[in-house]
Amino acid sequence: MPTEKLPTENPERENQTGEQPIQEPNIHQGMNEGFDGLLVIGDPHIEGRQPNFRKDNYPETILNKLEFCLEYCRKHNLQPVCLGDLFDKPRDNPTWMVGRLIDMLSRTPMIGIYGNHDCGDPALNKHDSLSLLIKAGGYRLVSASDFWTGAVGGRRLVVAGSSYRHPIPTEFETRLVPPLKGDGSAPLVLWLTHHDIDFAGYESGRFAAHEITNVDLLINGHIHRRCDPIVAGKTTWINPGNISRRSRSEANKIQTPTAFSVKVIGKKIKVGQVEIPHEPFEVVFHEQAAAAALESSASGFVSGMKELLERRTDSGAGLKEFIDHNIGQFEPDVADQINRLVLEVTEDGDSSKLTSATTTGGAADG
Ligand SMILES: [Mn+2]
Repeated sequence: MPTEKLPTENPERENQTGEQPIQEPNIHQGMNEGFDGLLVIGDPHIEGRQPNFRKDNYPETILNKLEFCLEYCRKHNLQPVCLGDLFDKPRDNPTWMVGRLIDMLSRTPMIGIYGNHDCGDPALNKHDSLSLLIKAGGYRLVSASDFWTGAVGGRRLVVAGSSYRHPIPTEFETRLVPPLKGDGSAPLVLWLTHHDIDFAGYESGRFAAHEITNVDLLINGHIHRRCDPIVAGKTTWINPGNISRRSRSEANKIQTPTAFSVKVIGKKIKVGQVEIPHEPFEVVFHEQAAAAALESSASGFVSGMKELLERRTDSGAGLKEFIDHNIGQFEPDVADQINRLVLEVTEDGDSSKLTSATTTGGAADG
């Protein structure tokens, strides 16, 4: 796999649709002719800490889920594709974890886009952990001008995409795609996105689905729950959700961690579901007891805090929830002091993460 260069485009300038210069495509097709399909993996959010109220060893669990996907790809001859947010924290990830990923991906390299959690600045750069995987040849970014293509099911298949903050186009120019020997028909085109798309039931939707000329299927990451597909002209928009449950939410009680397979059958794209091995919800998450109990006295507050200490989470999730529920009983200046202390102990020094978590909302990052 060739060494990947990091994107240098200014996403703001790219937003001016129609004004971007036509770039010569950078196509990698060397070893792509033998795949039977793709396996599309949503938002792994690999990290070295426990998210929210999870009580398992999350770093190991999520690496095992990714390894399951890669193993599945080897067994079924599929190319793994990531929808962005491979990492939860863009930077300062544990070295052992990045090393393990380099090992895993050297055996089975992935292609994909980057999400809001992969980059500390608006665009991915050399400070972000994902850039190491790219340099190591384990992860190849696809974009509008640098797409992946291979022969799948006797058809030319293209995977291109729009990383976080990159515009979703209205057209893909298929004349840039080399034809397949013995098949004169137009290529099948898959577009990856990591955007707040206006799927039914997703309250933070900002981008309406639309037909993209020459694109058959758009697959979106970022929104962690599965959404009903939208058919927009000849382009179908789908949202598989992510492969792990990161928060103790009602939505996650019914969500089954799933990756989506993409195959070509009878000259058409066929999407299937691959369930990721997972434990029951109750086994994965701490029960709600401590945070839900509304304590009315200061001593109750203290004993509640004690219980929280015993089941502490890395992210301070339980603490924040507990304080929110109980802060009302204190005088404003005391409440203010408590809030300030909470912020101090839960602050992970990564303000970009705080911003992205706020702007994308709990729905996307659930
Ligand atoms: Mn995400």
